[in-house]
Amino acid sequence: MTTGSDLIAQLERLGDEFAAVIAPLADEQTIRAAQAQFLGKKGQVSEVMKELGRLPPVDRPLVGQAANRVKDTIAAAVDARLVALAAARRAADLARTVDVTLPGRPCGGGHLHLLTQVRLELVGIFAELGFAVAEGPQIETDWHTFEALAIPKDHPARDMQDTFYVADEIVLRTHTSPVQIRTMQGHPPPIRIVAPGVVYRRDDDATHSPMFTQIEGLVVDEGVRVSDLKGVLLHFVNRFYAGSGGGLDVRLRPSYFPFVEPGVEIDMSCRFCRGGGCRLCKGSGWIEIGGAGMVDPDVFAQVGIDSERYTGFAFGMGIERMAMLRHGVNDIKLYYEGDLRFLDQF
Ligand code: 2NL
Repeated sequence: MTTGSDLIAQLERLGDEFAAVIAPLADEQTIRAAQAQFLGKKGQVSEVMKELGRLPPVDRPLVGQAANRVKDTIAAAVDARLVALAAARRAADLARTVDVTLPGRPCGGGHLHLLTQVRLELVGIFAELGFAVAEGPQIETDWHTFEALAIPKDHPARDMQDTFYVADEIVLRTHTSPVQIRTMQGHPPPIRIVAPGVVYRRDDDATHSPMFTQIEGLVVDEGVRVSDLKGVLLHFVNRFYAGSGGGLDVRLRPSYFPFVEPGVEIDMSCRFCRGGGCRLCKGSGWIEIGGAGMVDPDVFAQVGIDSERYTGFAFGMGIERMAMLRHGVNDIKLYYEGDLRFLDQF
């Protein structure tokens, strides 16, 4: 017949056995599995305890105490083993030597974004003609953006549909003209500047983005004429599209902008068919690249320039469109998505 001392002896043996079982185990998962084999519901300790019911009641408390001691012993052995393993891992980490003379992992060189490249190139071309670069805030007053440019209160550009309003009289600039307004307020003529930068309009399709980049130019001096404008544009077009071998012509087509009089659309001869007519220029031989005109005397009046003495021209072009024309980019979104498969081509 099984006695209380038999069961106590069995339990104590289990404690010793467990220590031997986990001694060679080197990871937490297998140690936990061994622990379950001994302590789990169907584990060896439970098996021994099944015999408890057969003992006389007076013997049972001592066996129960022995079982608790074995459980504690096993739990302590698990903890000790896990702590020892962690210490060994850390020691191995510290003992590992690092060869600091090994070459670094190669990472490809970065480069300027296509739009930045084009903007810098444009600024460089206009610098050759004596233009300085002017910059200004992207969050602008209604006055600098519209009022000073003789854009009337009922003009569609002022509509919420076309302009992002920050507050009642504060907008995200829809063109860089406010920079030129600020320059004319701060400097007497002669003025010869380009204003490149980000502008915002509520527009969104394959060729329009709510945020895009523009470059505008402004020349104010005595005796400035439309022929000066055309000369500057001819120089620009042949420098920027020089890859096609020069010889590009510029055509000024009458148009309307509130802040110039007369106003024109700027066309250049199609660099692909050289005027013969192709798909890109829709058979016309000309490609539109921007707008321009002679600064309206009303604008000069707003900034305190004497329009009896001074005249000037201004022009504006979209930088995304210029890069599209030069590289055959067909979706404006490609500029902003950050996909290196596109960007790394330039
Ligand atoms: C376009 C047309 C244009 C201007 C911009 C301008 C600025 C001042 C005074 C007068 Cl401060 N004009 N800028 C003039 C005509 C056209 O841009 O199609 N831009 C993408």
